[in-house]
Amino acid sequence: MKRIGWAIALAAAGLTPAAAQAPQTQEVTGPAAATAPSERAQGQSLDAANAPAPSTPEASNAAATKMSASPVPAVLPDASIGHPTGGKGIQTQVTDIGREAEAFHNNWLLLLCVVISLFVLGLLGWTMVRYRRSANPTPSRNSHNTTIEVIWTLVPVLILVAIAIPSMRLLRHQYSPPKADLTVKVVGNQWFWTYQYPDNGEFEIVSNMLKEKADVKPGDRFRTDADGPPLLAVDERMVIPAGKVVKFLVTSNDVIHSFGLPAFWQKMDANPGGINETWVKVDRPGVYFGQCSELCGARHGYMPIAIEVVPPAQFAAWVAAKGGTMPGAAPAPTAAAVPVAAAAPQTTAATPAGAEPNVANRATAN
Ligand SMILES: [Cu+2]
Repeated sequence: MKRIGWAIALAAAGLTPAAAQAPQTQEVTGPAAATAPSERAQGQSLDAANAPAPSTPEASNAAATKMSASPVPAVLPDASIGHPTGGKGIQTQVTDIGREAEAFHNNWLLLLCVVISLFVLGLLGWTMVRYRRSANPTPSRNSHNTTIEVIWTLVPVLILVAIAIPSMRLLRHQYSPPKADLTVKVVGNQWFWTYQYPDNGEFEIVSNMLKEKADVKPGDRFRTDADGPPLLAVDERMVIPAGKVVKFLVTSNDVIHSFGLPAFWQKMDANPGGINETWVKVDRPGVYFGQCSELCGARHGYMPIAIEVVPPAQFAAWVAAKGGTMPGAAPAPTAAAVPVAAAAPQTTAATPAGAEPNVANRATAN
């Protein structure tokens, strides 16, 4: 009995990682890899934002070249990832943790639920037929059966062990983050998000939901398909580099919000007066949508989250466009900073590059 139990537990332990390691062979093609016209980022033309995505590789390259000069990398959303699908299953997972959790759910928990449900249904059916009054006129008066009692105690214990082992392993992977390449401070507000980049010169972006055309004053910016689906598209997306470990420090300015991104297997409460830490590493560039997942007031349903995952070089260009710097990079000389540096050459020379990454940028940003 015991041996069978341990065999089940070990099988459970072995099943999940194998499934979790199965690579998802989805290529980054189509709109997710394409870029939108840079005019949109400049806010010059709404028609430009409504223009179709470049479909040929040449067009994509041309757009990508334009992109590098654009202050905002505008990746077009791809409805096959990072979006609510309207289906019953879990969104396509794009992080290792997400894939491990998805495999645990689909290949093990669901399987166990089905097996247990069928077993109980069969047992019920068999009992109703076999022990119906006409077939069994004199019921048994037995009240104890040691063997049965040992089985019905031990089997549920073993089932729980078989669930606990992969579950604990998932939690361990989730809560032992690798060293972060980038930190983003996520702040919930009634009812929008702000994202701060403390490693990159402490600039901040404010992310508000985009309204529909009918809901805005003439001339104001409204949502287009290039921004994303209704109720999920935002005016300023958080941008993070692909393939890098990104640490999120999640907090709130007012009430409890929750920073939830289904495609990353990611949800973290944003509590006022406290900081929760979580992390993601996304290898696949694209736009991913989430929502505040804690009832936080009247407009709780209107504070979506949009995260744009871009190649590291494009991320660096975006940071520079926002007035930030990359860690370790010398701050770019600016008109305001040059005279100061010239007046006090000994202090700038004594400061190692990157130690004071953003004095110049802070001065010019303000
Ligand atoms: Cu909220």
